[in-house]
Amino acid sequence: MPATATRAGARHPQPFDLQAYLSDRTKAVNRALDRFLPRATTRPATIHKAMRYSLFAGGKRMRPALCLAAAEACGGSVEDAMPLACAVECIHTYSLIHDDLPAMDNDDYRRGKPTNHKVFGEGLAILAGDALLTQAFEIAAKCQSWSRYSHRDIILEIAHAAGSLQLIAGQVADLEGEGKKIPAGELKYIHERKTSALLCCSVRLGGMSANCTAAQLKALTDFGYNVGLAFQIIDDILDITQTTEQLGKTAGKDTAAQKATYPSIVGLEESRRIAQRLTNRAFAALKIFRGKAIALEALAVHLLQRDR
Ligand code: GRG
Repeated sequence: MPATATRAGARHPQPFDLQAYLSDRTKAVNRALDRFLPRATTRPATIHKAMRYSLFAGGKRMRPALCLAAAEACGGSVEDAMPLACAVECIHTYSLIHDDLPAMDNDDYRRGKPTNHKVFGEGLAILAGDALLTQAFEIAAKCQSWSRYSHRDIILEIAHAAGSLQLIAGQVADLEGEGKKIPAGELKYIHERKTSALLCCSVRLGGMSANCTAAQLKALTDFGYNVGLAFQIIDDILDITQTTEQLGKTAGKDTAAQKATYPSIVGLEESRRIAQRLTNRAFAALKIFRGKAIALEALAVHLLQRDR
């Protein structure tokens, strides 16, 4: 298991200060999101307050970090990747607002704060989610295009990950599977769509913003897919092992809702082993970058070892 990030494909492993990296990138992402979104006072102010409430509630910013790190691995810049990193975070935040609604997971607590509908009411929360989803496409449409990737490619990438074949498909299967005994294969189908698709999209967009080659995009896709699956398994483990305060969202929800998860099907230890195997596969995909994907490697290890 890669306990600390080292350079895959590099001869001399070097330590990497992920905490400093994440702190720096999070601040930059927050500044950019603040610029992209209408001000909280812009009419109608309630919707802009509601959008900003969830967007700036203290999310870990893992998808933007993955997007920016992928761009850097391909020789691109944080500046060029930033609009796409922000677009992905808007989509992610929208999905969380809607996921917390009474008609979905019915949650009171998210990112350490009362959920959007608890503060603004259900109607506004639905609209805030809709507006963030739309905002993502506006941000992506306004950004530059690259010689290998047009606006059409970028928009299609986001639409595919967020649409009824991926993110929403995962949520539908998740809803329909509640209280039922489902096989591990079906659970993988859910995780691929509900979680892995947007994480994978984040790293692919980072690569595209750096004008990556087809081989680099393939490597990023393999990396994102495996990290995405590991991410959800760890999320399910944390739902059991951590407290609501530690997670910033209600712990123990999966057991209460009788949701199928890897821990409920194969147990905690085997779930950890599967997440480790997936992370190893993600690491292996980065060999092509010959040591330039150090931030992506560090993020993969961090996502495996995280406690919230
Ligand atoms: C369109 C009605 C409608 C709903 C869409 C697709 C969807 C609702 C919800 C999926 C949301 C979900 C719970 C996905 C699973 C991925 C996951 C574990 C999210 C939590 O991500 P973190 O830990 O959260 O990165 P923070 O708050 O840190 O950003």
